[in-house]
Amino acid sequence: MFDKILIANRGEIALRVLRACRELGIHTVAVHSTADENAMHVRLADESVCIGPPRSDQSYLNIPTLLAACEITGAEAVHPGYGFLAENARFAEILAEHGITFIGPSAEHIRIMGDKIEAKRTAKALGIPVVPGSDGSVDDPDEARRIAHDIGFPVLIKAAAGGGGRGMKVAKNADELDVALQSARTEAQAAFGNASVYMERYLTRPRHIEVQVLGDGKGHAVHLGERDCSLQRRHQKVWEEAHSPALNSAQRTRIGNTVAKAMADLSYSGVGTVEFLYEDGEFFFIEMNTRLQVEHPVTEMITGLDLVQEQIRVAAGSSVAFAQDDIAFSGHAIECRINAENPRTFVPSPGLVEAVHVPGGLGVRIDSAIYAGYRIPPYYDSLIGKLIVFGKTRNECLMRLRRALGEYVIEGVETTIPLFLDLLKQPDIVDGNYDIHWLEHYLEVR
Ligand code: MV4
Repeated sequence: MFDKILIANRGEIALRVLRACRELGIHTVAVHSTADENAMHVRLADESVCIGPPRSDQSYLNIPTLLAACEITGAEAVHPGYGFLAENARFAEILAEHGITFIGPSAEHIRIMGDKIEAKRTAKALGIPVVPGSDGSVDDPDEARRIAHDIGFPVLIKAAAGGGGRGMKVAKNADELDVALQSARTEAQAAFGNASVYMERYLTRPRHIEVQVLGDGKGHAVHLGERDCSLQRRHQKVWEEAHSPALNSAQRTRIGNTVAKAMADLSYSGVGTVEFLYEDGEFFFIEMNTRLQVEHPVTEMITGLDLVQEQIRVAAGSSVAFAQDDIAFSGHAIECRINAENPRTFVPSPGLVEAVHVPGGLGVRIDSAIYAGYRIPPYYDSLIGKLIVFGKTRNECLMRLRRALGEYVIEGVETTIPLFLDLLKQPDIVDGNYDIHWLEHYLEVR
């Protein structure tokens, strides 16, 4: 096992990793920008290193400086958290070249899944169901027309280097195809420096359901159930739950086993998330994330596993110590992302946190790095906390979530807490009856 880990991140996820390290008896190194001198992850770590000015490209994304911080402190491994360098294959390679362990999958697997065309090809070859579409990139209008004829309209054109929804174009019919293809290629080139695009049948009313996996890189992998992340605004998840209200246990077992077998065959190492669109009882692979995700706590709540500790153990060379049948799912969990934003306009609201009162009690978890007197800097993501609630049933979970949100007080900045209290009054939310478009529609008409 490692003696010392450097945490290449900030905010709640830096704290989350720090907690896992401490419980494993591993020393921690925090890194921080000059804007984060007073951040909680810096206060709680055993050591800290300032890695540069506020802008993340000069601090949290600065690879040479992070390497120097490892060297100075003697850290043997780096946990990247999520965002920043978590899915940067080059970073994983450079660390390896310096004898430092990247706590995550192999650079090769990160690279494959970063190219959405390669990811889809790999998933399909491993027996994972994919959205019908082009086999590779689509380069010219004639090819696009042929493929659209095969798969049927509407079609969606996506950037190979994309993900997260940027640079997607829908064509409802043949007349819209040429313009959609051209603008998708132009946008992909501008946004990612790579004009490569591919085509899929456009699913009109799907849910976003993702399967959590854990592999040891030695041909053993398990699935940890699924999360429903359909409630999103502008490709940002707002509310996530495990299990999905849309699945029964037979469906869950079937897709879970398909994914676990695929990841075992790939010799995947670490935690990963295989994302699907789910419509009319069918799953369609869209992407794979090769990192720990923001919403991992809902999976932890229903499995009792510590995903960060598992990541660290696997990165240190351990095998996954349990079989699929040893994983017992129980109850229901919901996560609400608390952002420092106006709850109606979503305009960021950084500044001084004047007071905080966090909810507690049975089945309530807060992952947050704010405190009374903390000043939220304007340079980073507006996520300031996650409220995760567990209950024996989904209904118990909803009742507890209402109770916990009612106790949560954050003064000095605006937060999205009021949005969640509104959502809990909506029959569709209470019934679990929502798809990927539900939230944006609700926000338009409310
Ligand atoms: C799709 C789709 C419909 N059909 N692919 C958006 C982000 C990227 N990860 C994939 N996305 C989508 N891909 C096909 N073939 C609809 C979306 C989509 C979406 C997906 C998940 C959650 C929210 C979404 C909001 C808009 C569009």
